[in-house]
Amino acid sequence: MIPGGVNSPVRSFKSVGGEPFFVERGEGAWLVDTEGHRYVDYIMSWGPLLLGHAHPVIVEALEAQLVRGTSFGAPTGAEVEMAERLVRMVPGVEMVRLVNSGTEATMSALRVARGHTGRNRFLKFTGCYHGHADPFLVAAGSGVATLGLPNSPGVPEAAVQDTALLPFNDLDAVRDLFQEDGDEFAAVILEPVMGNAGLIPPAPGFLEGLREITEAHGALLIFDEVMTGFRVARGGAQERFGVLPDLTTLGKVIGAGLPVGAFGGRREIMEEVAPVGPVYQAGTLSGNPLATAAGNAQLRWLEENDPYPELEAYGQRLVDGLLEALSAAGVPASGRALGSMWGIFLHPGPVRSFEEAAQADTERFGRFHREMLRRGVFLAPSPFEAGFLSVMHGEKELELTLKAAGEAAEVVGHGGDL
Ligand code: KE4
Repeated sequence: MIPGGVNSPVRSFKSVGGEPFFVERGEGAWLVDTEGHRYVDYIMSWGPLLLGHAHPVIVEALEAQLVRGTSFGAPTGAEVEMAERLVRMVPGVEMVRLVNSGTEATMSALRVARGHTGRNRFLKFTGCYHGHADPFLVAAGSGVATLGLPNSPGVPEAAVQDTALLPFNDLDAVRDLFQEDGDEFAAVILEPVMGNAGLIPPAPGFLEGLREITEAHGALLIFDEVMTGFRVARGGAQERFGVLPDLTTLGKVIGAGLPVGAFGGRREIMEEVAPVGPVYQAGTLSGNPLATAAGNAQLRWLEENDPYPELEAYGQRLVDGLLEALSAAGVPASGRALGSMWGIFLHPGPVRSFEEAAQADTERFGRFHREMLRRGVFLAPSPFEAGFLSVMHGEKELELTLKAAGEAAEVVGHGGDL
């Protein structure tokens, strides 16, 4: 009935092997499948669930809204409350538009940047994922021009002819490209911390350099914080690294598991968005009452509490334990925690770009994933994803995970060589 039995490809376990389980319910840091197996969940719906599954503040907010209606197609106070919160919490956001997914957010932010500058070309980085809108579906093109080639059938060459592609963290390459063609570029868009190639932080000076280069050439800097927003710090990577983009895209955490995305930034740029300005963008369910009820509840909790230091310390203990288990079994590995995200590579490190991440031992990762799953630990079913924590992950979950890791590493390590 459904391609691959899933509504998003990564859920199919295609890159790690084995058959995906089907979920019956989520409870805090745990998932329970339809056969009653329980798993410590490090995916947290790919980021949204900072409070874990079915947290009471989220459930109560949704229950209260449900009986008042699920969608009106007319403005509500909750959307203004959400906008005020995002403006307060995200340093670079002065005005914001709510949409229904991260894809819509980045697609719209790119259109605004092109409308604002009157230019068409933009730069993205290999391994950064910005959703599945045509202009972003490019593979590294041939030749110096770094022109994008479609990386999916159905994406016309015309849709990606203005997409330039460079390796993440290679500031010299960006400087050279902009020396040549800087005045043709509408924007540079990036995940300020890569989370779709495993976890890859920006090299010191990389974000600052991009800010300087884009400023010098009249291009906009777009931070795609759909994943890093409210995850690497309360104010996202732009707060943590102190670099202000012109536009920011958000998603995941701001919906607490309900479909929400957002794009926002400097007022004079956002005022070009319809109906105030000429740049068109719209959405039947944008800012809908259930999504804003859940999102406001989670963001309110994050404004009243500061879970970040504890989450990062927990994440580092988790990564240190995983790396210890893997090295004890003779498996080269590297990784780290960053805010409430973490990642490991079966690669000795350092991993500073997708090109380096791609040298990791993906086959052995697939076996490690299966061995962990058998022991009740659900890691992201791909070597090129990040891990996510929630405030519900505690000592019990950490202990179970590291015990499983010791056993799984042994299986895939010395004894497990093919
Ligand atoms: P969505 O359209 O999936 O809501 O968001 C797209 C998107 C945009 N930008 C960044 C930085 C993202 O990480 C994402 C989506 N992330 C993936 C996780 N690798 C979603 C998981 C999936 O595709 O099922």
